[in-house]
Amino acid sequence: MKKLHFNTFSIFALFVLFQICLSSFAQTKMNINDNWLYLENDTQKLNEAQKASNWTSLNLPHTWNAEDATDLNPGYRRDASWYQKKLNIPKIDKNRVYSLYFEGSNVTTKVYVNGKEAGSHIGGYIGFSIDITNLIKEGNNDIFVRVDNSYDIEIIPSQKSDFFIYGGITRDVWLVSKYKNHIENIKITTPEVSAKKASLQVVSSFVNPDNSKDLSLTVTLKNPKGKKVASKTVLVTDRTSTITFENITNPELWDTEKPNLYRLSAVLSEKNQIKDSISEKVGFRWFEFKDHGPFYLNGKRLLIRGTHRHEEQASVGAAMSNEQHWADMKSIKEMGANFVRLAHYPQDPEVYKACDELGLLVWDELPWCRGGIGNDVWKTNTKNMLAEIINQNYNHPSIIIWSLGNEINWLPDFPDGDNDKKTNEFLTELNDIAHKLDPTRKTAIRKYYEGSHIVDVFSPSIWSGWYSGSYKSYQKAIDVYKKEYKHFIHAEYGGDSHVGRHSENPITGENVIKAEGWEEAIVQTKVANIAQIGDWSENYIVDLFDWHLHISENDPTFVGNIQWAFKDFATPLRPEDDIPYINQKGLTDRNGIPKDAYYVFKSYWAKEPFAYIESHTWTERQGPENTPRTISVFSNCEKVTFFHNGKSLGEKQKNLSLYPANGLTWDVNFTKGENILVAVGKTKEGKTVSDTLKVNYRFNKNDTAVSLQLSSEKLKNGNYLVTAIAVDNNNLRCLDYEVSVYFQCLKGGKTLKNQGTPTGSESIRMANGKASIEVIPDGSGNPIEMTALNQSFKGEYLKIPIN
Ligand code: GCB
Repeated sequence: MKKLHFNTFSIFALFVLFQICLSSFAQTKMNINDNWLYLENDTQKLNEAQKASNWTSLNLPHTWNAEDATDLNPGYRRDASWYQKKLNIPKIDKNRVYSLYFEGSNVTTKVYVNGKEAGSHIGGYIGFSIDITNLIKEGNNDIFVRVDNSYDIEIIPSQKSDFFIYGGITRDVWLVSKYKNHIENIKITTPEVSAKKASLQVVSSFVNPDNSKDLSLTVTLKNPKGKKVASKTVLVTDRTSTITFENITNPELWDTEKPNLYRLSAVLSEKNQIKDSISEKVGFRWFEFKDHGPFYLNGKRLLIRGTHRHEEQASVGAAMSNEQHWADMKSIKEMGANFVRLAHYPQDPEVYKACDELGLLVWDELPWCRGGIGNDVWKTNTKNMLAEIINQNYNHPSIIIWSLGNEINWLPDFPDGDNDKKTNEFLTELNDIAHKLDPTRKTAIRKYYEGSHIVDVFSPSIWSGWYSGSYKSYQKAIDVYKKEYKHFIHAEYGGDSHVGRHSENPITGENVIKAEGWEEAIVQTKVANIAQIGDWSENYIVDLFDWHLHISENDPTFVGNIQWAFKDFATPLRPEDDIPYINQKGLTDRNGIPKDAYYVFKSYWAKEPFAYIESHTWTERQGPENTPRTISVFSNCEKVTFFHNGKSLGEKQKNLSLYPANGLTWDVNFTKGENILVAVGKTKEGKTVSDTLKVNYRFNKNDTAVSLQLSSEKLKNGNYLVTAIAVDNNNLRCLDYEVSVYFQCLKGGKTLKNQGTPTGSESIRMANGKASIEVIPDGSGNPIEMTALNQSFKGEYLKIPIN
């Protein structure tokens, strides 16, 4: 971390700017992410924190678990830390109130201003405001914030959840100033919507401490092109006021193809002075879960094509930048998804904005994940959090579901915490709160069967082909639940895959596992399933998803499904995975780089034409001469022609009902050495796209591994990729070698470690006899010295000259 460094000029410029803002806008919101100090010390006492000398400087967002979550040591820091900022407020207007707005701080937060406690908040993942009006002075103000992510069973989520509970101020922080008389909040609903006509209702609540009788509110609605369609002014006589616009004719509807957004502004005036103004985007849409049937958006059937998003990323953990949030959501949209379940907690405000703007339906979730039901304090915390989520996210047209939890009674944290009766009583209470706060949306839970009747929409657990059974039982599973639950949606399916691992005959478990099961057992030691006996190859997962999608895309009565999970993500529960501490069920790696499975989804869902030969990470293969291999091409083109070493193997027509690859497969008789594969896709409109792949093929099978070989290549970013290959006595790469290797940089640089990515972990299991790590040169110009070893091989050594 950098040493503290104040640039006085830039700070001064910011204050001047802030002053200008103060005088010209009714409400000001200034981002204060930059130039904080951080102290890794859990003292409860402010004066001890103040006295400490080992503060370091950083910018928010920040988590202290960015790397320790995924380093190779068990556990991660669950404790408190302090943040400090000198906040200069050059001028204080007595007619205004000032507050700090935290978009999210995990998990318990206490804020001090100029030595006095200003307020606190319990629970991460959601925003909160701390009023600082009476504590600030003109000039410099000392802001101290204590954030704590210690193990605390009274705050959801349970630490038995399959994700890290990152500690820190993980989202943006703002200094907000408003006139004393201001709008507290506006809630927008669209009581009536059809293609012909819509109505809109805005309920505004106000803060009016001196009971001014001269307040008026003007609400204006503009259509997506910026044209005013309705406006009304009312006198503010109460704490709340309701304005309704009727007869908005031919509304431009919001849907997942065309996410048309209107703009609503609410302006509070006192006599002729503007006191406050709020602007929100509005989408006109309606939806319905038909009983036992499909889902409808704006009167048309929409097959839900969903995925899950965890809020975290390599090297930053949960402290992602807004650009990173957007990159995730855009990538989800580009894949063709129309739905995202925010697992298992509410996410950054930018995520909802992105979903509104990109056209992604949202399942927003209360973080009641595992741990069962708790005591009264737990209940109060949980209820407060639900109310906060609904109140804050209310105006986003993308949200259609408030989820009350996931696997809620698994592994109770409190005695008797899995008691169904008590759980159902509390779940009913939560369900009522959700409906009272928002009668327009549905409630849901996943995998708590005993309470499935309480919520509006229910997802059982179906992990066909992974935690249980064969993926071929998928249709059977969904048919059972379509009948059983009135509003059934299927959240979570998939499996782990290790980038670069491929198998000529992936293990499908036939004749070994019970084909018909699809449930996930809490304790995995007693079951035989593909999660355990499979090889975690990319091509098994490609087959699994391809099978699921060719079922769901062809089932007219199915609501749809939500794949688990979009990106690989870190978890304390999986220290022994191929990449330690990583749940590898992502369609992309932990940095968002697509794995093969991403292209399977694209081939069913995406619009932009493409073709992908399976697989760009499967370029070394072996097998007996004259044994054709079936090659799949994943493409959304109507027709694809395939070429092997310049010779056409024919054109094929994509057929949605065919498996695998919708019929886009060719049997290739590989020649020895280099083989060039080309796929040329042609769309209905005649547009062509192509993909090329070089495969090195050999007719002799490798023997047992006898050593590791190290090599390196310089990357575009100036780093080096160091690769270890397991070889046999004939120097053949051992494609079946899957043991972990351990990398170390001895001199000249450092490894890019703790990333939880295929090239960013010092320990990683080999994929087809190969593993790599990125190394950052130290700038000295001295050679990089690397070593790799494991239990069988006592250490290979590589010296990389720097050029
Ligand atoms: C589940 C959980 C999710 C896990 C996932 C998995 O059922 O809801 O939190 O991460 O399975 O990968 O096992």
